[in-house]
Amino acid sequence: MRTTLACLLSAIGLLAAAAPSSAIVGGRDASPGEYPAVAEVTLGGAFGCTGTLIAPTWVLTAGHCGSLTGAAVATPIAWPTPLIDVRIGSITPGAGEHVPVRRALIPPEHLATSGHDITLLELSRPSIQAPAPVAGPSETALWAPGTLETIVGFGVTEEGGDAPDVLQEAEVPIVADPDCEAAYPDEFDETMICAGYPEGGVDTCQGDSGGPMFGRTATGALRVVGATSFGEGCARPGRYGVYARVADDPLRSWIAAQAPAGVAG
Ligand code: 4AZ
Repeated sequence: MRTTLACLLSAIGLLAAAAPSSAIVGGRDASPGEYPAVAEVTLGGAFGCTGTLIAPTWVLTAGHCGSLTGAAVATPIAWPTPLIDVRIGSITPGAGEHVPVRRALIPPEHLATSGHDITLLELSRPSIQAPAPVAGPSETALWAPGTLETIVGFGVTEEGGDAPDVLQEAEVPIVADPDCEAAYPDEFDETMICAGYPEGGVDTCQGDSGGPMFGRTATGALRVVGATSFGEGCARPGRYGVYARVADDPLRSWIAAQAPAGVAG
């Protein structure tokens, strides 16, 4: 009995220690119609992710979202398409345009590592929403270190917290690769890019996975420069958010090979 109580108390202590340092974390409600390309992606009726319509028939999300084994180990084995629910263009969960998925493609390299963390969902018909493509080869300046990017998602607003009633958005700066590698020495590879503040406070979190990190062209058009991937907790100091490096090779070329219209020219 005493042991049980001690176990319970230490479990509560551990839970408290893992509690959030702050409350997308540190964001705000998106406005209606602000992000028509952002999609809510639900796998197997329960597992929630975010995605982006990058071309009329293509949604980009995370590899660990599309992967049937994603919760345990990274593999390119996708969920059966009837179990993938995509709703596009609404800031309210469950309210977006529902379009059935025809195919789910995961890079073969998304195997047993945290890298190559993207899935492409081919839709059975074109969405009526306006897409936001991946930044093209001539747009690398849009994600230079220090550039403020916009992160958007349906994920929780604090570590271990609840999902919001409205799509969230926030801004975070791109982190130089050596600093990202220093934060995640065991995981970092060429298919990742970090964003966030050294002091934390603003970040993606659970449920934002696969969602966009947007840059903007000189005329204000949205370009996807990252897809939310992972991080140690959310918004913790020194623990940047890690994003799939979709606007750089090898991921950009892989996306362009499957969905040519999904990458800007
Ligand atoms: C997640 O569990 C998750 N702070 C997504 C993003 C981050 C952490 C966790 C980055 O889907």
